[in-house]
Amino acid sequence: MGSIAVCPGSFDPITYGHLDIIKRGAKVFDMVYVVVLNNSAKHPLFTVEERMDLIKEVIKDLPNVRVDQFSGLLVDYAKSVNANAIIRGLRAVSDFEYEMQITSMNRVLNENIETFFIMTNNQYSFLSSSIVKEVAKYNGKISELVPPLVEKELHKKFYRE
Ligand code: COD
Repeated sequence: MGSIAVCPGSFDPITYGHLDIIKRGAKVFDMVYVVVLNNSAKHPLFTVEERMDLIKEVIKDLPNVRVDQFSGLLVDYAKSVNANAIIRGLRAVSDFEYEMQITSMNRVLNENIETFFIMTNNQYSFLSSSIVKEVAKYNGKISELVPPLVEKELHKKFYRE
């Protein structure tokens, strides 16, 4: 059996920052499951189905990447697809505390699943779904931050057209 990793997130919506992490992860692992999960601290703009559809479209040329959703603990999802690795992206120092907390918690929950961090591409170090939503809401330029389809769907959400 090859190496299987999960790349979890809210992906509300997927950005070029996420996509960069997914692509780089897919070069290292034989199979990557991108899984949309619920982050209880966030209030999503897109439904889980909408988020999955956007990811599916954006990753369609990556043969070893699959998209899924799960409501529950990440480690339980990982186990269900026989993954023993979690891929997370790291941007600034400000990400570190939160990532350390969930990585440690996940290790307590299942010590056989290891978390791997991929450092952000400098180009995307400032980029987050929240920032994209903020700029889109006020009709700012986001074409360098998200794929064209995501840009279109964000525009629909805010301007209904
Ligand atoms: N450059 C690099 N990486 C990036 C960038 C960027 N510009 N933008 C985002 N990323 C990375 C993030 O660091 C993260 O690794 C990943 O992409 C996804 O980011 P988000 O913001 O979409 O997702 P999060 O952080 O909200 O995801 C949190 C989870 C949903 C994974 C978490 O809440 C979770 O596991 N929930 C399920 C319940 C559970 O098991 N909790 C953990 C035990 S307490």
